[in-house]
Amino acid sequence: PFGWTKYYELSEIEAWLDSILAAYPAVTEEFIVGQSYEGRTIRGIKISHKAGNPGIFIESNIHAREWITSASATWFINELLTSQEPAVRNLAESYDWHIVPVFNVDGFEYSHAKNRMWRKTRQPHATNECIGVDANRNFDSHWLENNGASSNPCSETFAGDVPGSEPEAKALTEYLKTIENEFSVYISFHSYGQYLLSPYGHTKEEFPDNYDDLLEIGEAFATAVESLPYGTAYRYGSTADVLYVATGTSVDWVFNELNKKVAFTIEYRDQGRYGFILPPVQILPNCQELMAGMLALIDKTEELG
Ligand code: 0X9
Ligand code: ZN
Repeated sequence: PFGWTKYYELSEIEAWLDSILAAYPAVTEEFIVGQSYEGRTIRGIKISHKAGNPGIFIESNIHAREWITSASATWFINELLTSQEPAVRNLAESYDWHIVPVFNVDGFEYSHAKNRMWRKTRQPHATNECIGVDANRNFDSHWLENNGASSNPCSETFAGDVPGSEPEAKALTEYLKTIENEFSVYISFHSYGQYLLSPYGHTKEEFPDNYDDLLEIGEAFATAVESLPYGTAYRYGSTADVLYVATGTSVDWVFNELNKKVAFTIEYRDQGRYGFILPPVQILPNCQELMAGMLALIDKTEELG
């Protein structure tokens, strides 16, 4: 049986997704983002209780080794469908959820089969023996500017030879354009470090027009997470300001090119003790923090209009 006390392989996550789609046919439907380099299908689930709801898009596991992200995404899907808590029911029924639990399917599979620390995609380079691109540097927004990515194919932050060189990134941008009017909030799940990061990633010299609002949302998220018994502290602010300059990220592309006003990266537990290899006993606590944070994030976003 599927649960949240261990990590699962792609095939197990997909089988679970199939079972969820079969169990909740009235409120769920599958969507397909596209095909990966190795030909896998990048799948998502839409959860909708009524037409006309505002939409929230969640992209998870764009970095292969960040297993806590897909574990948290599947848990979140399950909560939206099964929780009886009023606040969660409200979240489930008042928004349309578009959730991709494993975006970098090839990399994720490789991180299970061959190299637990794999981060990038799996497309070989035309002339270099190093494999893969950092999918979260491959989007067409300030691509490769300001040293926010690398032009070296062997780097962990290789941006690709051109924006959208990776079929996964290209497929996501094409898909998001087709549902542009169906979502207003975009969240990208990552680990680790315990941050809620807003745009911009590409510069710390400038901040978005609504940065005050984004900071308020960040504060609400962090306060809610820290108020749980675990006391886990999250920092918040713009990616470039509180973490580092990162260009060509999915979140910045959505914010800058699709003009979405609310787009965040969540960097989950922990702060480095276990890093990407977060012990399975921490999956559920991390998930509870996600729900507390997400409820606060959405509340504050609504309040600020
Ligand atoms: O470097 C990254 O891509 C992310 N950190 S990670 O350790 N998970 O690799 C941070 C990306 C956040 N950037 C933006 N959303 N702009
Ligand atoms: Zn990441």
